[in-house]
Amino acid sequence: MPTTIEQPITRALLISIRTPHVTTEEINESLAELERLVSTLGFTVFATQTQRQNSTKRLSVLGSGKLEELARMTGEINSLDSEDALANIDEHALNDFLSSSKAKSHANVVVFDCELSPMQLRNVEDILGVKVFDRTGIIIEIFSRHAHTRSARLQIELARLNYLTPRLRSDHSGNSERHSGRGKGETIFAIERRKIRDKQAELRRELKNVQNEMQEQRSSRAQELCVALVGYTNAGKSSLMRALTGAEVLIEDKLFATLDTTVRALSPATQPKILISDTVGFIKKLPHDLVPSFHSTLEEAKDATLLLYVVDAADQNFRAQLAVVEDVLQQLKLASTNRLLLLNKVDCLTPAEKQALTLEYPNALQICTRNAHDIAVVHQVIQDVLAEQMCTACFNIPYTANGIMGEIHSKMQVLEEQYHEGGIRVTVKASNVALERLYKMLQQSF
Ligand SMILES: Nc1nc2c(ncn2[C@@H]2O[C@H](COP(=O)(O)OP(=O)(O)OP(=O)(O)O)[C@@H](O)[C@H]2O)c(=O)[nH]1
Ligand SMILES: [Mg+2]
Repeated sequence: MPTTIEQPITRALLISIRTPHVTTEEINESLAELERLVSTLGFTVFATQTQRQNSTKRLSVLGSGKLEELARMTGEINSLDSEDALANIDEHALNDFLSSSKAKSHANVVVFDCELSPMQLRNVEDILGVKVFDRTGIIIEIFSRHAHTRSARLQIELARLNYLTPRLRSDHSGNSERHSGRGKGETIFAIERRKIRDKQAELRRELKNVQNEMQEQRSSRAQELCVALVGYTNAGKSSLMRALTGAEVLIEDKLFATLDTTVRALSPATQPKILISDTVGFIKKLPHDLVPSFHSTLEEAKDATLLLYVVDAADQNFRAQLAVVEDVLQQLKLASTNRLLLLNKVDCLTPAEKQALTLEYPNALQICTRNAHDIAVVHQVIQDVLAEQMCTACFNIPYTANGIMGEIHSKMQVLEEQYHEGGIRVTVKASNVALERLYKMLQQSF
């Protein structure tokens, strides 16, 4: 596959195209995020360049002067073209000098902070002489490195193939015809494309099976109380997940550290049991190809009774990030689910900043995932919010009804238990779904 990123040191030249209606602030925020994305892949940032353009649709992407300037930075055009300056250096020394200077003082990858068409990518690659990525390519690369579960891997592989197929370069120049079984004249390039299409069909079939299995798992949890952690990438969702459940989830100062949803019970254990799920982080300008896979990794949040919005309050762009989260949750029709805003990383804020946030977000909790007291507060608030949504009911359970008391203790909060001749009279607090299920079980047991 042509887009495999090679080690060692990749020096990335980041380019932003400033179109009308985009503010300098937005450009800088987006570039700062791109910087974090490329460093998540292990690239170092060689330089950052911005150019004004009316749109990002121009076939050569940038103006010829700018492209020439960039080609010098990638070493495609030698900046020491003044032959006079080199006239007195012997050829051996000159070669050594050029190769070492090319190795160290040039960018070997160019990354655009926008989406480019396959044709645009090809054009700039030809001019700059190095691998060119757009923002989508970078995010897809991160996703494919970080996906671990079968479902996440299948989804990313599909998105990756969708992205790469139109970008495949016919390096065989389209002339190398092969008389293959599929008919005379089919080029190697066409064969590669066909193989990719077959692979995509196979992945879709496999994904369908995995999704059916996951749906079954989710329906078996339907009566449980679920809380989903949602939020922008790097906000601290996995850190909170670990603190609330003890789950050994991956925590990293990287974007998209988590791509697979993890579900664990809240700990110390509650009655009824409360499940917490850690989900994929959100990002601005999510590549179009990744939207379906991103949405399906958020399926878990659809069953949640409560959404915890985790926000990195120490990030000065957190308001814009919160807007992205809102937007995606609206698309997923989750905007009306009960929610609690958690302003995380307040250990990085001054008392005055915290005070200002209290005024701005009076209903939010300010927390630090490393602070045991804050975690205990979140633990309690989760129980309180869920308790508000539960109803109280009273049942007479005959001693002969097998398994019902077990069901009650695992799914409900028992407020009172009285033993009578005919059975146990229990007063419980539980979700409507759990209560309905219990009614049905009781009817069947008579
Ligand atoms: N200062 C500070 N850092 C925190 C806090 N909580 C988490 N972090 C750090 O923030 C970074 C990201 O944390 P994660 O828990 O991996 O974030 P995430 O939201 O799961 O990120 P993705 O999985 O990439 O979406 C890590 O370096 C954590 O150590 C906190 O309360 N204070
Ligand atoms: Mg995470």
